[in-house]
Amino acid sequence: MLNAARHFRLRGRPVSCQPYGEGHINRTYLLITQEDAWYILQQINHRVFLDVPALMDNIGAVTRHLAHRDPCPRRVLTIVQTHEGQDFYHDQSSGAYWRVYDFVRGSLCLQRPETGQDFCRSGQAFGRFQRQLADFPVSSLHETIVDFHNTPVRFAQLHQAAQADILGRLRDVRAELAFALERERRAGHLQALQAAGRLPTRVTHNDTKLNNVLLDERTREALCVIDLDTVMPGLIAHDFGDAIRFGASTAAEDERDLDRVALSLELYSQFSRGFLEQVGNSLNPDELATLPEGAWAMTLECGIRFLADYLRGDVYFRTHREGQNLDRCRTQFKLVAQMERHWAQMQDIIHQMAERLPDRGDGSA
Ligand code: ADP
Ligand code: GN1
Ligand code: MG
Repeated sequence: MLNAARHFRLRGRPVSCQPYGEGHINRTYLLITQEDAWYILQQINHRVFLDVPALMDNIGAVTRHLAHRDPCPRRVLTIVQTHEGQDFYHDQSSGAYWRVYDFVRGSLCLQRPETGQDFCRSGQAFGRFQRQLADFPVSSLHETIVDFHNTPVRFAQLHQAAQADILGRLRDVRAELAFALERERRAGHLQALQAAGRLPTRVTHNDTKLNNVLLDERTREALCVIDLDTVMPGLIAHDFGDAIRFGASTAAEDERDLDRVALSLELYSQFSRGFLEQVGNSLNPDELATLPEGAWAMTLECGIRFLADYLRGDVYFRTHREGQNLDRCRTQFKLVAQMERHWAQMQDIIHQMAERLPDRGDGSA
């Protein structure tokens, strides 16, 4: 890593570089220099992101746009360039791609909301992100992972993994597979509405989990949305939904004791409040009405992605123990079942909040 670090314009000589954070995809390090400058050094996963220059092109354009809207350096990711003025360094000998961001000092990155207020603030952060990018030219973005939230395509990938069953794990997951397949037909609902022109394509983040947002350590206010690798054209319901599937659960994503996993309607409301306060006014009635569907679809989709990866031998999501992807799949499916049980309440919450939005009140949700 230190070899990669010396290609970037750092303030001072690196004195420490330690693995950092809990992301499932990239390799992340906290890099500190002798001048006490802190950086995030990342090896970008180029098996997941096949076109890293295109990905960095997106991030450069999006962060410039955001910085223009709000120049406070703690409220937007800042890319540190290489000595050649590039946004990333490609190590030709190993094939690895590296980048550096300024570390946002005095920030918190939570794995679970400690209070409802924390989750409301993460809703504000993602809502504000949406709002600030509303006039960004969506068609100029590269699709960094094709069909990333195309749930029917994710089902097709699950079918392939089950058919191939390369490790003989299928026999352990019959119940999970059946759970998913019972829901396959409904899972394409949002894509159908999009194809019918009822849901606009926006600039979306597509990976809105709580640990992809930083809060101010002291005030706990929303600072900065991070992990911009999947910023792409997408549906707002997916951004809303992915945040709910992760942050409105009462347990960790890989909790083994499913009795501890439930959907917290309180947390669901808190996120909705923060998110809609920032972006609610710009959503059309179909977008507002489909936010709960986004939560259901993203939770199911994430569950089938974990399941397919378990069947393929854990080649996509980083795991730290045997069976972790299957445990992750099970928590997601438990949450899907919970959402089905609390469906009317999930809809009511959005409906009532939408009616209270200034300049709305047309009953459109
Ligand atoms: P991954 O794609 O693997 O999830 P992330 O870009 O989300 O990678 O980074 C992993 C973790 O590193 C984040 O969850 C967060 O804890 C931390 N992190 C990333 N960027 C910053 C930053 N600029 N300042 C502070 N912490 C950061
Ligand atoms: C991955 O990179 P990270 O850990 O923030 C994944 C998301 C999943 C999430 C599940 C590029 O997010 O799509 O929802 O794990 N990112 C990618 O926790 O696949
Ligand atoms: Mg992340």
